[in-house]
Amino acid sequence: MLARVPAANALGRNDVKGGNILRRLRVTILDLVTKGPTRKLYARVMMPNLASIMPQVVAVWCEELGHDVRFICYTGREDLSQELAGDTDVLIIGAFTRSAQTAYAISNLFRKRGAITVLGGPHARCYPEDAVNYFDYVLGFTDKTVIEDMLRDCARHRPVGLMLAASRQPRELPGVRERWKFIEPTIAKAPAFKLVPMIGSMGCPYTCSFCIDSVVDYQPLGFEQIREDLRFLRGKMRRPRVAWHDPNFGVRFNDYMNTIEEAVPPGSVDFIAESSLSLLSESNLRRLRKNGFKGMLPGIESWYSYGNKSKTGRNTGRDKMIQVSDHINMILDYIPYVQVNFVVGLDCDEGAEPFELTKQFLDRSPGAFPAFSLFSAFGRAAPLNLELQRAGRVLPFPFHFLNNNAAMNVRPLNYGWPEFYDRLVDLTAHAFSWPMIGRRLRANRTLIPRSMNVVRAVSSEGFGRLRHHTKVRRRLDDDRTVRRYFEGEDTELPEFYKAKIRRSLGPLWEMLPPGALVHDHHAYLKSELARTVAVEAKKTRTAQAASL
Ligand code: B12
Ligand code: SF4
Repeated sequence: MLARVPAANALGRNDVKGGNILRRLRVTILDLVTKGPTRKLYARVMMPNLASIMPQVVAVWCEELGHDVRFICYTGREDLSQELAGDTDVLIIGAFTRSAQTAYAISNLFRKRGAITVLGGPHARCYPEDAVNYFDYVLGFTDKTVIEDMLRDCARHRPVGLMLAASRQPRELPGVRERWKFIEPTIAKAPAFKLVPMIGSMGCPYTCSFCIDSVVDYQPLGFEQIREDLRFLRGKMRRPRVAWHDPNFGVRFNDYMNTIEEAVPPGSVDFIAESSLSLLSESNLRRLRKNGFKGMLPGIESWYSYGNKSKTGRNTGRDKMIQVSDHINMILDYIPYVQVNFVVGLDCDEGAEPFELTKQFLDRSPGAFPAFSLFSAFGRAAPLNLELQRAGRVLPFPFHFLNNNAAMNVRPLNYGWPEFYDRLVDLTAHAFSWPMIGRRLRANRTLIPRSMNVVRAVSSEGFGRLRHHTKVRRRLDDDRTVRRYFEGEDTELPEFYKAKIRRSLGPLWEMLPPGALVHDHHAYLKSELARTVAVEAKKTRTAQAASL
């Protein structure tokens, strides 16, 4: 676990006298929702709705601490050179791993201009060993004290930045009222429908081995704040739409429903949430419908594992598929928009069956929109990644491609690459074929789900991914550099991928600091080994001292 900066070295340029901060800092906060310029239709409709909560939270904290804040949510349509112009003392970026290279380039630019740079978010949590090479501070779990310590210290930490983190997830976060001045301009960018991000809990009681929250205890946030936020929103928007960012919404189901029912009249706010199937019983669905839940995103993951969260117990394979399909169809009777999440290429999958079952599932439950994630090991996200690194199965694909789709950085246990991609292409083609799009359209009854599903299928998500997977499959045969990279025989990044990053970063490519294209894909394993050696050495020293 990363450590918080000890109070003793937390005083830097900003000496504190009598509790007052001497210098008011100009803080720029950048939420990198995406990694580069885009004009795609889906991006235009959806990117502002995928903004994160934490950059808004950090913006509130910085203002509370007496600093001037400029907040930018980058959705791929803004001119970053314009948005980022002006003086900044501290730049704080929130980034997923797919935006890491973008973040590194922007950090480099700001460091050249004399700013202190800070990284937080999923990339900082998953790859801190790499990020410290490009930022002065890399933040893990973040609470207000971590931000305060960092801003007090506010010093250059180069060539290796400082890792800071709270020992656990924060117990409370500023609510919608406090975040509104940052939420409002963000959702104003969404042309059609606008989602307000809220969160009611962190962590998860389940332990899916690939997930970052498999080792983070479930913790509800304050119910009073949820009540207050929902009432506030009703005063701001005619019909608010809320996206819950809880990793697993509704674990304390009755408490959440009671809170919503006390706060707002039934159905006056629309909600979208990610919940496990185990929580979506018919009686719960009835209550969810009554309370305005319009979209649910349950994770099925695989037909051969994770049965506990699907409530399918020991049923696997076809039996699980049929049970889950019936369950999803029942959910669709209550909730108009359902996205089902699958992880493709897990170790429990073998042969044609997993893919064929998913196709059969789509035929039996055409109303659900499928989201396929390629099995990925995001640095130190999950303990499973340690095993994968130890087994030499993690590939060094640049961060830019680590979005669960552009590349799979784990060599599958039970498939050769050509076979895997053949099956992936076939499944994707089935899911986003015109007949399937038509069936989905007919199975959905209301306007937004119908249009969303068509847009998602024909845009970069459906057709775009099919094109990409097909290209990769061809290269596995035709381009030796690509095949050798996939097989782990060569770590030199093939030109095919390099060119993609160059195109996507545009002018930021020139700002990439040296070395930023590659990372040590075994950093987690190495740091754990170093930690074990240090612990053993300490034990030996203690034993020797005791025997003297
Ligand atoms: C909710 C969620 C979403 C939502 C909201 C995303 C968002 N913008 O926040 C939606 C559905 C839109 C989404 C989309 C995606 N997601 Co998502 N998502 C999650 C989920 C389930 C919960 C994350 C969360 O909000 N937790 C609550 C917050 C408060 O806690 P936290 O994330 O742990 O953050 C703490 C610290 O990291 C820090 N922090 C976080 N952000 C910031 C920012 C700053 C500036 C600072 C200083 C600190 C800081 O403070 C927090 C408190 O300690 C996680 C899985 C999980 N179980 O955690 C995946 C997860 C974060 N998603 C993931 C991925 C890959 C994606 C997508 C790329 C999927 C895709 N192919 O489209 C997109 C990318 C979206 C984007 N903006 O770039 C990965 C990220 C891995 C990585 N290293 O990049 C995760 C970890 C899932 C996984 N595969 O394991 N996601
Ligand atoms: S149920 Fe979802 S959030 Fe919970 S551990 Fe599994 S994948 Fe992660």
